Amino acid sequence: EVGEKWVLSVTAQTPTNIAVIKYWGKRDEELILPINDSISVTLDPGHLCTTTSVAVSPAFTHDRIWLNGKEVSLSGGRFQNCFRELRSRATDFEDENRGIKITKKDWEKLHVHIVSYNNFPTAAGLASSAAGLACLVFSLAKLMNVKEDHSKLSAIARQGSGSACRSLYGGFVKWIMGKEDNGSDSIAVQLADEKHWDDLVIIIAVVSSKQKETSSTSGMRDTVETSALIKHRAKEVVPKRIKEMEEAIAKRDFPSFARLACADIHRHEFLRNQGSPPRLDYKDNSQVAYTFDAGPNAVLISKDRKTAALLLQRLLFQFPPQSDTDLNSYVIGDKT
Ligand code: 2P0
Repeated sequence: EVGEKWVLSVTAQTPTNIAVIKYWGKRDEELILPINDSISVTLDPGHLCTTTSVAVSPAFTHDRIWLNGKEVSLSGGRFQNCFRELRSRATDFEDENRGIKITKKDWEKLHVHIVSYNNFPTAAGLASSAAGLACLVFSLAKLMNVKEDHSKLSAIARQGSGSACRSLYGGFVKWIMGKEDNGSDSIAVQLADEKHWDDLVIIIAVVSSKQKETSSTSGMRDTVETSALIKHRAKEVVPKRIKEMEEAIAKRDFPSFARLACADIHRHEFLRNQGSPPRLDYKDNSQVAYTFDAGPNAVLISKDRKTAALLLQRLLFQFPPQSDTDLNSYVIGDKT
């Protein structure tokens, strides 16, 4: 209680997700609408996740947020868009035991305090915004008694950060780009749940936990403005690859999964850096797929635990962790 006043709070935990067919490029920056579908794997919540507590009280005079212990501004358009969408969907709530009653109308003047922690490097290209915004939207939706399903919440989280819409589900998730100008059909759907292919183990080799220099938003804008090939990728390459990736996931076909994920990251890196795409030499007996998020940290997806153990052994031998820095640490996440 704050003085005489009550406090109601909700805490949620959301894992990050790693795209295997990447989202890169927006057709609407305000609503965050992408130019292609994407597919991701959501990690186990214990490893790379955001924990967020949201609280409301009549004692709070304005909305405030602390990220990793530091207060930051909530004035950004993205936060405000999520808040507006959620507030408009709040429903009446009553806790008779505590004598708390909040009506939909009360949300026009009530304020929230938000505390959010990542257990992994923020903005180092480990999709911290994905876990963070998904967790924020989910916990606020619970607090405001919003009665929407996950797909509707995914469309709200998307307005906070594109990749966040995919973190509302576990397992394998597709973000459908949608056709509508208002973004109502640009939502995430679950392709397969966390139990479907639980042999996979993801190892993230953390090469740097420094903040990335270019935000994904401006990186995407540069690509869309300067690359002639991005349209070709969005219209021709990705739709075919999405279909093949869906099949590979449904059949738990690791060689196809690895081939598609690696091909996608190579084309993606090429578009971002305007370099030459490397010649790829796929082997159908591949044991490990690799990808990168928006930073230098390598994401290695091994086909089973035995392969993951061998891979980790080699990584530790070739790149031993250095005690005086945070370079070369390894995060192991079961795919769930
Ligand atoms: C993805 N990334 O599909 C791609 C691949 C990074 C590389 O989505 O501007 O933080 O907030 O929508 O979601 C990271 O970009 O960008 C991202 P915004 P976001 O995961």
